[in-house]
Amino acid sequence: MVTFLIIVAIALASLAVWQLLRVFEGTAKLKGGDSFVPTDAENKYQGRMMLLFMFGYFAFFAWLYVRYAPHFLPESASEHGLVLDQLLDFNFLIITVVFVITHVFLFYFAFKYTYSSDRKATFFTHSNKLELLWTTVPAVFLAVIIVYGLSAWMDITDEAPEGSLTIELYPKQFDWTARYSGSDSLLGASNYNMISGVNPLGVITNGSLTSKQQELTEEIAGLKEELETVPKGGLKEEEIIETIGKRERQLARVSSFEGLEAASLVAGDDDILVKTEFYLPVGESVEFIFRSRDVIHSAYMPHFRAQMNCVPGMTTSLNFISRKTTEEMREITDNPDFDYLLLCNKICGAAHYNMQMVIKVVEPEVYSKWITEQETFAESIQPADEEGMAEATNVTRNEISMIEQ
Ligand SMILES: [Cu+2]
Repeated sequence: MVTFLIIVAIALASLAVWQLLRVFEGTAKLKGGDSFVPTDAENKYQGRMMLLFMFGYFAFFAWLYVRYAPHFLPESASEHGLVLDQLLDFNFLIITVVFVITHVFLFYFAFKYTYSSDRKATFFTHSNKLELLWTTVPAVFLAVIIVYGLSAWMDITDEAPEGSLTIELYPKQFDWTARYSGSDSLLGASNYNMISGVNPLGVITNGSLTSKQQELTEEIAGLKEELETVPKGGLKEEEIIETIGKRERQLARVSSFEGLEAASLVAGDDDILVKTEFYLPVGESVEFIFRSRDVIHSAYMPHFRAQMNCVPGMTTSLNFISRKTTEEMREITDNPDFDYLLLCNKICGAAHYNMQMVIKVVEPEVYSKWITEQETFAESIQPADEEGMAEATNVTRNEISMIEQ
């Protein structure tokens, strides 16, 4: 009903405007003029308005800049970010200069060349000079931007120098885990088949391999036991048989990792997994490796001007050298609560907004102290192993007692 009334109101208003226009037209005709041709005075007025609008327009842009400048990112916290910022500033400079020149001409010409009955426009169909000018000038500027951009790109996508600290950032819906390569500077091998409660990244080591095999074997045994208790030929039986098949195939894939080189099976033992926050030593090169457990995420570290997609089934990487510690940046931003953040910049699901990790950039000594305090992967999976060992011992005891009986 309301919609209907609004439509009626709009229709009536349009009718009123149309009637008004007819009245104006009628009065203009009575005065002996043509209502659709503006008078010289009207043209001059419009021209002056154009000029006035130009000043308002530029004042508005200046205001936007002043109003929103406090929301700009602080100076780059990484070395390559400086190169990127320069490139961006250069592009903005060109855009701003072109914007100002073209808009001054646009409004000034509208003012200067308002219609006047004693002036006639020059008529020409073609000008080679003009064509040449407006083709070559933008082409030269574009070439400069592209060459500059490419060289900056080469600069920042260079391979990480020897001896860089390697950190894997692993996203899943909806959190991040950071993995440090530990004292051997080598990240242990990993595979999604190995993922478990204690091994969220699926790191493959002798320890995690044994416990995963054990976990799967136990699950299969449990399922087989359950199979005996359900009605034959039913849906439930079909479901269990299917699950057993899946687990057996997974066990086969997991067992195939035993064939990996011995060195790569121990590389993961000293890896360090951390959640919620991770540390970086200031001034040192860091190589980030990205994977993803489920969907495409994007690792975004705005203060370092760094972003990389995290794609399931493949590995991506980027590297940078941080140049300001968290403390220094707190002073620069005049914000005692400032923290660098790792965010997800790909809308990946319901809790996407909550996917973040705090990055602490600290002096190398503080970093060394922190990293030695962290639990290694081998230590973190130990409890499960001990339980497993205990269970295994129990099984043997039961078997022995059964034999004895
Ligand atoms: Cu995400």
